Amino acid sequence: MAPIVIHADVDAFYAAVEQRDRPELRGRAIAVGGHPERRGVIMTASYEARKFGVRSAMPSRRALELCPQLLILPPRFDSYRAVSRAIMDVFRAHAGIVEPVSLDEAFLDVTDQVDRFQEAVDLAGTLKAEIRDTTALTASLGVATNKLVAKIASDENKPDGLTVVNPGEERTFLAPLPVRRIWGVGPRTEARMRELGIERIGQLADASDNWIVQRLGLWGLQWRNLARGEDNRPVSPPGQVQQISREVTFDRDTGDLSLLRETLQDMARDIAAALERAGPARTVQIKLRYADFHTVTRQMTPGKTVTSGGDIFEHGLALLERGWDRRPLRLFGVGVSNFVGEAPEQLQLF
Ligand code: TTP
Ligand code: MG
Repeated sequence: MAPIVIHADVDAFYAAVEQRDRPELRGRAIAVGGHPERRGVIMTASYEARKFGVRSAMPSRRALELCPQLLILPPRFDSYRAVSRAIMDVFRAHAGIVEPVSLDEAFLDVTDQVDRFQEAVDLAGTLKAEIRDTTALTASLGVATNKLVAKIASDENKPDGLTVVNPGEERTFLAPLPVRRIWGVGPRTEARMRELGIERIGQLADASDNWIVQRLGLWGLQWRNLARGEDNRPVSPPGQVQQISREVTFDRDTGDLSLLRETLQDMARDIAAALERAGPARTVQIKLRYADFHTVTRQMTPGKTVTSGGDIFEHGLALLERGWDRRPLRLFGVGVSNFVGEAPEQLQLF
């Protein structure tokens, strides 16, 4: 049977926890974020506030212009972490493999828990109900045959959504959506694709190997395959994916590309020395943390194995160019994983 993957993501996570704990805030436009007078940014907003255009990563001052009655609360990370643990426990009780992506988001592989695809859909309903019972929060879920499609599906009917993409319907489901929805396609790639006349995922899916490689290189081919609904990345639990990584937290948040390049060079060299013992790796990943502590990771698995500092630098830089939205960074990290040889000894994890 084809794999069955569920992606789950809590709705308006931080804001929903605040509204849950303070009933007088329910139904109101609220946000969690930094102080407008201290150049704070919005971490997230309740759906009531989103109607006014308030969004994550927006300066709090701007959010108040859009929505003057907006109540901005400071984050309570301990509470969010406690809720996160409860949600992950629900997932682990029902799924064979759970891969947390962030505090409020995880991929679940339920292939071995069900006999038919429809049973996975029923299981997703059970998960939603249990999340509601144990945390009083709503989550949106996507059920599909791989990670990419499950993730896009979970985002389709937020909040409190359950979106199912049946086996064989991946390509039809993706076709009308904008290319931006594909993992790894950022604003610059989106603009480049638009120049080429590609706006919808279906148009990208129709491109031939040669056409796409000539115009967008090997990355283009990866995106084209994803556009066809083909994604064979496994759901993998943390701790299983061993990696060698380095990261630096800057004294002052920085958006200086030459500094980031130099830092990357140093980290790549350091990792390359450790690679001599661990052997070649298949995957390179980077980690970016912004001033508001929002953290993103990006990874790629190039056709050739990664063996040198030069390889790590080159792929790390490509990932940075694609994955970084140019806001100042508090932390920058790079690592390699997915080793070709034996499972190496336990190495430092991100
Ligand atoms: P998301 O799942 O991206 O957002 P959300 O749960 O608030 O809203 P929804 O999923 O319904 O669209 O992020 C989860 C939490 O991560 C969010 O509640 C706050 C935090 N976060 C930041 O701190 N900064 C950011 O830029 C983003 C996007 C999220
Ligand atoms: Mg969420």
